Amino acid sequence: MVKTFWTLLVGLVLAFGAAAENGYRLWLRYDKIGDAAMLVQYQERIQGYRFFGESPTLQVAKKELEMALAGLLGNLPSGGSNQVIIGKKTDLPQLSGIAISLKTKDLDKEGFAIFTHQENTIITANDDAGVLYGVFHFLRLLQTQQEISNLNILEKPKLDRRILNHWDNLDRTVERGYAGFSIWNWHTLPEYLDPSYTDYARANASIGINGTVLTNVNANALVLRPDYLEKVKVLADLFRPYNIKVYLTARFSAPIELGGLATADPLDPAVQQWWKEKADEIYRLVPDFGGFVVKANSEGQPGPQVYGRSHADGANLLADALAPHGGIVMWRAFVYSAEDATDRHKQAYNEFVPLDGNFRPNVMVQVKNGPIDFQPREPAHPIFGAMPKTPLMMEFQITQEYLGQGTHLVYLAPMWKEVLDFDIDGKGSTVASSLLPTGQASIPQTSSLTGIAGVANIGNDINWTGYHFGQANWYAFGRLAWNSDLSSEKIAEEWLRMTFSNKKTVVETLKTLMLASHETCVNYMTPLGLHHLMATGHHYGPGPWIGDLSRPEWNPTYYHRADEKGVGFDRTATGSNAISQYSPAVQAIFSSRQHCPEKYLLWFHHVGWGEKLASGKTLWEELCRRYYQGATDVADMRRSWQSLKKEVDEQRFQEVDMMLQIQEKEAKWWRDACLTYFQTFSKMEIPEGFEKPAHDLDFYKKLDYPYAPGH
Ligand code: GCV
Repeated sequence: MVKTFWTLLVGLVLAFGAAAENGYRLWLRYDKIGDAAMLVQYQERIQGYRFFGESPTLQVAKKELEMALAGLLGNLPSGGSNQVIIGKKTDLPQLSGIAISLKTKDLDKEGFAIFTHQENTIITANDDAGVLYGVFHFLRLLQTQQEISNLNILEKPKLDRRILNHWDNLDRTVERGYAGFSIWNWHTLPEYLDPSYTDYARANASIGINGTVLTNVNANALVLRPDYLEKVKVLADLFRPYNIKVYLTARFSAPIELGGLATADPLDPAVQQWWKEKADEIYRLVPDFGGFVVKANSEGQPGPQVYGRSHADGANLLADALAPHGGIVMWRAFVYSAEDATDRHKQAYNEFVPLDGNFRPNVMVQVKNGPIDFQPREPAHPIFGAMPKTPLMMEFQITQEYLGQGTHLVYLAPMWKEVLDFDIDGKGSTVASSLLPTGQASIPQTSSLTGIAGVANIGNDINWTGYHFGQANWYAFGRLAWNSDLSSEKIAEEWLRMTFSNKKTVVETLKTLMLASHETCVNYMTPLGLHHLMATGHHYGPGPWIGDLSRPEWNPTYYHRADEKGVGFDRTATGSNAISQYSPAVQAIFSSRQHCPEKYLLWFHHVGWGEKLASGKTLWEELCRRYYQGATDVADMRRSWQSLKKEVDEQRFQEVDMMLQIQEKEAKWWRDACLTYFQTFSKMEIPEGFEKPAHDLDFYKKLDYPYAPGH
């Protein structure tokens, strides 16, 4: 409802000519191009447009193109000789023939070609979805003011399933959500279709996201009840033209909770029948339903192990129910057990790698980027590359649970790229390549599934993500899901040009700021490989001193292991030996105190306070330097932002500036709280030249945030 009101307001304001810059339009802003020469050039190239084909997908593509051209060019072109010609290859008979066939040959179902043909611009594809993506790509060229007079573009996504995971509950709270409540208003569905649902679909289609899991992995079986499935159906109907499939989370105990059965044992015939009938029921309503995501036997969620069965037994139960309809199961590898004293880093690998080859062909194992839990920086998860017979799906977290939540500007593409580009065998096989069919050496190419999931940062706040710069992470996730070879810099530049301005000063200043922001956050939160120092429950601020929680691995002290000698988790052979889960080449690097990259140092090694690092400084000095650098860099970020006051609209300028003020304050809080705590072990002074922490350790320990959002 919040957005309904705002959508109307935006519409009204636009009608009267002055834009309300509240961020609702995301990167799909189609204001008239300000650069006069560019505008003339585009008006010359785009004198008209013709659509061939009538499908619902082509209709939404047409609507988008018309809205965009009318805005960008000042009015909708018609009638001139230089046309934009749009349609599926088979619907462009008068132009077909060798040129188009050649261009579209390898594009599969979602790829597209955009090329210049005798003064016309052709946007074509094998399928409707490709045409839609081609239109959005063409619009991006205009929005970012690229040359369009001689185009020859062929694009297709590297991964087939590019999915947002909403951790949204049916009561509209959002687990780790920092942008208000869920955008799904289950209470008013199925009758009331909030306009934001359509804008959500447009935004996702514009970056190639083709699936959405509507509900939290900490699942509620109710969503599988007939009345909720009716609500799911209308969302699926609405998203279908945008090439977006709907998926749901399946609570493993649903046969008991909804079906009244005495068990959810995956080998029980009545349970199998229940899931089969449930799948049939879903597909009657949603014929292209994507499938289920499951979190099982993890953090209190029910699962097959309750019945002495394996994760493969559980996944296969659901896979068999979905298979006749073409659905898939995304079974999460995020498991760790309270009873298991093994280093948490090792537990998912230990449970899943022995199951390689035991999953049905329509099961993907969904693996978080790192082995612990979406920390500001983690080494790549050792499962990547270790299950060659199982399609693995990457899970990133777009919502910033451990990275300052909704108030810190942290551009996540560099962090994701670091993992995707990680060399898993020392021979150049990257994590990204392990997600591709060619990386799944033992799976027949025809049956292989590929995919990537991102935990959404979207809520019902007017600007969707709570913070304008949170939109950049949604955007970056989609772009990397489409093509993980894109650089963080290119993605940032696209987003900035579409969202803020094409002016060089704005683009360059903010690109620099965004690209450095992840390292900055790591520096003021968890430098040198430290991890999980966050306070309990909400994970908002620092709490490195916490060590009294019932499960050992819930405590920050479990992860940093600070003592009088030093700090860091020894995961080498002398410690937990988690390093043994990596390939020999990676082991050789990580296990060597000398060769281990400093960014992972304390992740894998317990290092003495007085030991010298590469800089020649002692560990303590370097730790202090990084914490201070992080806080200083945030102050610089704010100064950079303020230098653009005249270039950015008043509303967004003020809103971002206020957020940066929060981040500046909190970076110091992180720095001072962590250093005053670690100082109790190192017994060393903060080096000369650094301002002293504002308070003593007790002060930081007493800070309390009972209502931090996103619990
Ligand atoms: C959905 C972390 C988060 C939980 C989340 C879990 C998961 O532990 O703190 O909120 O639960 O990851 O990914 O399942």
